[in-house]
Amino acid sequence: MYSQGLIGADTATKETAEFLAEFQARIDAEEKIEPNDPMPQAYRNTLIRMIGQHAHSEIVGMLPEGNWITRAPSLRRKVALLAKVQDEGGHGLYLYSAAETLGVSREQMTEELLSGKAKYSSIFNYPTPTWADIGAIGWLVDGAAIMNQVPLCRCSYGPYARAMIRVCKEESFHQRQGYELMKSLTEGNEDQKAMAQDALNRWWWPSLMMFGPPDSDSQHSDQSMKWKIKRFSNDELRQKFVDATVPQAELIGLTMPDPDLKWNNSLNNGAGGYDFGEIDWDEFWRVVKGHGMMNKDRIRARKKAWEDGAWVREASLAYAAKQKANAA
Ligand code: BYC
Repeated sequence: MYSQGLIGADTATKETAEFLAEFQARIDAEEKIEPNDPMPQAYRNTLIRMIGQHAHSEIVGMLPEGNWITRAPSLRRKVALLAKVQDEGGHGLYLYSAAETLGVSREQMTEELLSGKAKYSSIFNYPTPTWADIGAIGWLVDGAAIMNQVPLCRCSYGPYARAMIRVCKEESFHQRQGYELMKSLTEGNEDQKAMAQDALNRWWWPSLMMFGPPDSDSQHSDQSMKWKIKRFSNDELRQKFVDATVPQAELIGLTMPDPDLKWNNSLNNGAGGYDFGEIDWDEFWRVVKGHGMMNKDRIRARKKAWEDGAWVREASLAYAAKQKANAA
């Protein structure tokens, strides 16, 4: 575990007004905070919560798509999907490692996920009944993830910011893979076009919810922006995503499932943008609180994977102990 010897991880750092002012000055000067630097406990806890949630999202995010690997319609599609799901497993591992630098263990994070204490993205609690869902996830879910995560490459905490660079590069491939898949379906027969439109109808609103509650209800945003963990608010990123994605739908002949969507010249400081309809926040909170369509299945699958993998963890520890004894 990385936590041994981390300054402040034992909560002994004295958070005097002077210490807090010096810390904020480093943030304001755009210095990166590194694992052994002193930091306020609340900064550490915010990052553990956010990076842990992000790591869990990547790992749980493998499930809805993994479901389609054996049913992908061609070898080309199968290889691309297999690689994408494998990338997400890799993202989860970088992120767990980044969180470990803050003094939390992988076991603790996993226990919190399995007990329901730790969150993961609401988006992965929706089912994937058709092949077009794989296109919609790549295009919209990875698209939303990129919009949210590119600014995280400039996060004030060094290990998270650096992990995000590679994650974002890989997410860009995922987004293109999904969009190209949707484009192929819209160029196919009527059933294939209808399948693409139906997937868009089901994934559009949950994708907008990925950015989190409206700014007025986002309890962490102000402090996280002050600490330069977040660079944009939830609503700002959501608006950027809508503005970038609506023309992409138009280009492939799909219609956004939102009768209130319309261009508004006065948005974005006069540069223009799209007004969009009301998001169903009751649905969002229901899903976040564990009552979405797939919450129970997702946790059941993760529990099974953790239990089935126990022998690998035990064997690794026994092997490490044997190596140590041999060396001694
Ligand atoms: N789902 O004060 P707020 C991906 C929670 S992409 C569930 O605004 P914050 C992937 C929030 O945790 C997805 N819970 O919080 C993509 C808080 O509850 P707690 C992962 C949500 O942290 C493609 C409460 O609501 N990405 O992995 O300032 C393929 C109030 O929210 C959600 C990241 O995690 C949600 N959608 O802002 C495969 C990126 N939204 O913790 C994988 C990093 C909010 O107080 N995270 N909540 O109990 C972030 O950027 C921010 O944490 C958020 C929320 C924008 C998500």
